[in-house]
Amino acid sequence: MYEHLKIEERGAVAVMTISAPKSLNALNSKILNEIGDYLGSFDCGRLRCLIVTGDGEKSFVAGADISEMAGLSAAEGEAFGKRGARVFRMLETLPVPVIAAVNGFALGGGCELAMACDIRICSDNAKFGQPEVGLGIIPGFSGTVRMARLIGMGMAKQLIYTGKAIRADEALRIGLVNAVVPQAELMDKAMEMAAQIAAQAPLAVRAAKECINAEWDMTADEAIACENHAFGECFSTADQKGGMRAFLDKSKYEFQGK
Ligand code: CO8
Repeated sequence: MYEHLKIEERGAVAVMTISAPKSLNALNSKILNEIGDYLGSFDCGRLRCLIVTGDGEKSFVAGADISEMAGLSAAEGEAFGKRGARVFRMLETLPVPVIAAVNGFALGGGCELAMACDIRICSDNAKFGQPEVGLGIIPGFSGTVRMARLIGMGMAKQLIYTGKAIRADEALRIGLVNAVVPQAELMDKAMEMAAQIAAQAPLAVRAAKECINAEWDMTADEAIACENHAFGECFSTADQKGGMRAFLDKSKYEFQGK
């Protein structure tokens, strides 16, 4: 169905593998469109977590496709950036959590893709960086927006101004990734976390994601009010009733997503 995406479902967890081996999974317009189409059709009722990874053991995504960008005009460059930014925003606001399983190079648009995900786990051979200034451009898929928010302005400026890539252990130290594991264990670790998320009350997980995303830009008072409202809404769900009753009865309850 897709030329550059492999989609697999394991229970309530979906795995989207970006596959363009000849260019180390670099993102061109076709791949961005395919990701957008897939996310647009994502069944958030049935599926409770998405894992994003790259094909092979060398690269997650080695950036936007430099051969496609090389001849662009300013207007075309802006349009290309907007296309990627729109798709990455779809990922960031997907109602279910998204885990990036970073299996190698996450450079430029690849690092930006990982940062648009909720959680990043990487293999020990992973490398992260924003090398754009070495190509005469800046991060164009919202890297200047997300990196400073994720790891702080000082470190984000260092990585973006120098273009220097960092290894997995350094990415862990600065909080760019949540965990580093041996390559052979990467998908198991991502699946384990995804399964744990999928076992929770889906509407509660969704509300938590919406709150965390929305509250980022709010004043403290607005953010607290936002959480208060979403917290209250949880009490109108069957899963809150069932989950709390099961705790009190010392019984088991399967969350319904209602
Ligand atoms: N675009 C296109 N082709 C690529 C890319 C890329 N980003 N990365 C690798 N490739 C291709 C190589 O050209 C090569 O092709 P070929 O076999 O035909 O020569 C093939 O993949 C294998 O790559 P290498 O031979 O270079 O493999 P190495 O192991 O020697 O090196 C590296 C791996 C270090 C990852 C190296 O390939 C590299 O430096 N790649 C470019 C990384 C980069 O600069 N990425 C950032 C690109 S800019 C960007 O992402 C901006 C995002 C926002 C855009 C907004 C647009 C307006």
